[in-house]
Amino acid sequence: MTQEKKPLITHIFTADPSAHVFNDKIYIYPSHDIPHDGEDNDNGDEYLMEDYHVFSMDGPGSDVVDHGEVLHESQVPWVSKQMWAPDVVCKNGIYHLVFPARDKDGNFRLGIASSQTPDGPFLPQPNYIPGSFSIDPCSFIDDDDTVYIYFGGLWGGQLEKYRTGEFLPDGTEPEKDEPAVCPKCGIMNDEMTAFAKAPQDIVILDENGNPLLAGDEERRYFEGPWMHKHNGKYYFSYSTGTTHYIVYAISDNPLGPFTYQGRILEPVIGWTTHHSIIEYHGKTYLFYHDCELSGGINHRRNVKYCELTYNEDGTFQTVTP
Ligand code: FUB
Repeated sequence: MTQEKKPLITHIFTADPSAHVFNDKIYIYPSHDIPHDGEDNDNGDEYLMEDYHVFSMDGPGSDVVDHGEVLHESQVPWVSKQMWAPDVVCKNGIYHLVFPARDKDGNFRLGIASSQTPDGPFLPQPNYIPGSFSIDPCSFIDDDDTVYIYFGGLWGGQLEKYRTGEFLPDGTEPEKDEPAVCPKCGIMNDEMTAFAKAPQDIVILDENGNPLLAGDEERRYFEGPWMHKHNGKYYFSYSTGTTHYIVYAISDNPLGPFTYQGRILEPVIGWTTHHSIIEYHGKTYLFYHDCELSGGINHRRNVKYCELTYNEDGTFQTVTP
C-alpha cells in the first residue's frame, strides 16, 4: 500500500480528516486549509478555512476522488468565518455534516448541513445547534441509532471559556493541580436539529481512577475527539495539543467515565495533530494530518493514513509518523 504515511491529497491543503465507510467506500471529510502569509498565534487565527470538500477512495491504496466543494461559509446564515474540523454521520439514510465555525459574535458554534448522499452537496440548517459551543465535533452513531456529538477544543476553540456553563470571555484553564477541562458530549434528537440531552462532561480518569489534571499535558484532553467502538468497548481518542500526541481512553459507556490507556500517534510535523479511525474489510486505519507538503507551515496541512494495529488486550500499538 504505497500511499501509507504519504500526503493523500496534494492539489489542495487538507487537515482534520474524519474518515467513514459508507457503501463500502472510504469517505474523507477534512478541513480545507487556505494558504496565506499571516502569522500563527494561540487563538488559531491562521486557520482561515471557508469551505469543505469531500474525498473518497474505493479502498485503501485506491485513487482519491475529490467530489469538489460541498459547502461554503457564504451559504450558512449564522457563520462569520473559520469553518474548522467537520464530521459526518448517517442517520435514517441522511448524511449530516456536523461542523464548527464562528458565529456573527465571534463565538464558535456547531452547525448541521445535510445531504441524501455521502458526497454532498450539503444543505445547511439556518441556525447553529442551540446550546452548542466550541469546536471539533465528532458525530458517533451507536448500534441503537443514538447520535452522540463529542466536541471541544482549548485556546482558539474557546472550551476553557465555558467552565461555568456560561461563556466567560476571560475564562482560563484550571490550575495545574486541578482537574483538566473536560471535553463535552451532547445527544442529538432524531431530526438532527437540536440536542435532546444537553452537553455533559466526558471525564477521563488516570490508572487510579482520578480525573486527569490540567497540568498533565501529556494525557489531558486538548481538542480533536474521535469515538469508535471495538469489541463492545468505547474508545475515546483525542489530541493533547501542547504536547502533540494522539492518545486514547476506554469505557464501557459512551458517556464515560473513560480510563486513559496510552498513545496512538507520536507528534507529527506541525503544531496540530488530529485524527480519525475506521475499520475497513477487517483492518483498522488511522487517518491524520501533518505539514509535510508545505515543509512545516502549520496552516498548510495534508491528510495521511496508515494501518493501526490492536494488541490482543484491545490496546493499540503506537504509530510513529
Ligand atoms: O483545523 C483547525 C483546528 O486545528 C482544528 O479544529 C483542531 O483540531 C486543529 O487540528
